[in-house]
Amino acid sequence: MNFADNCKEAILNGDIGLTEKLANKAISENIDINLAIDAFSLAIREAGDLFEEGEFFLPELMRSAEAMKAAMTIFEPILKEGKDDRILGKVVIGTIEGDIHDIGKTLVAALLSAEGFEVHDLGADVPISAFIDKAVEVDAQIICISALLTTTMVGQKKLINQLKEKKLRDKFKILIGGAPISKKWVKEIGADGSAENAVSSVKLAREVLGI
Ligand code: B12
Repeated sequence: MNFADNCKEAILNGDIGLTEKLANKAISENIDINLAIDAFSLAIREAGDLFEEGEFFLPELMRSAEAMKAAMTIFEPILKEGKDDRILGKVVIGTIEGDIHDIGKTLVAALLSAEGFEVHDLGADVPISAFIDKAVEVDAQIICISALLTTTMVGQKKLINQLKEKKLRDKFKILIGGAPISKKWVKEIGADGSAENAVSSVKLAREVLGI
């Protein structure tokens, strides 16, 4: 089995110890950590598919997610390395209220920070008002809203509507993401863009600021 296959198996088995070992191995042996992150991400999505098909139960899915998070904790400092003092822009990011999925959001935050953005990560299950208050407080240029559930996506729309009500919509670029997000939804709610993964999120953030 190759390295990527091992990563996939570790996540699907919810084997936290092995996942951590593989993450550390990627770092110590100078293996491209994006390869490991891609393999882990594919595996966690496969766990989701198995959950949907009834092959996996919630405790198994949770264990896979915990393994993925353990790997991300190991990778985060590496992803943030090389950051210089130049700040490209200020970003407020979080997962919308009612939604506890935070793996993808954390990955996007880590890469934005690595690129040179000042990132204010509010975590998961974040109330709409907290996004807005923080963005005003730090004078952010971008608000990034993650939603992984079809039932919580509507929070992205509500946030934009509240900005409009407060006459603050034009102050911020609004980027949205998460598995259920489509270009159609972006247009429908009047967001400034969406991206399917962390690398394209960084490109998009630069694009909307024209840098
Ligand atoms: C891991 C996981 C969990 C973990 C979450 C752990 C954690 N700390 O995050 C646990 C087990 C806790 C969990 C719980 C639940 N889950 Co869940 N979960 C998943 C799973 C398998 C993977 C999500 C993930 O981490 N992917 C890996 C990351 C790297 O990818 P990502 O999140 O998509 O993020 C990338 C992009 O989307 C993008 N991105 C993400 N955010 C943003 C933001 C911006 C601004 C931008 C630009 C880009 C961007 O970049 C990211 C990096 O590449 C998905 C399946 C799936 N296909 O997504 C189901 C899934 C999302 N879950 C689902 C469900 C139903 C639930 C539960 C309701 C289950 C239950 N019955 O209790 C609960 C929800 C509780 C709640 N209130 O939130 C469903 C949702 C179905 C739907 N239509 O809404 C899914 C699709 C599984 C399924 N197929 O049924 N879940």
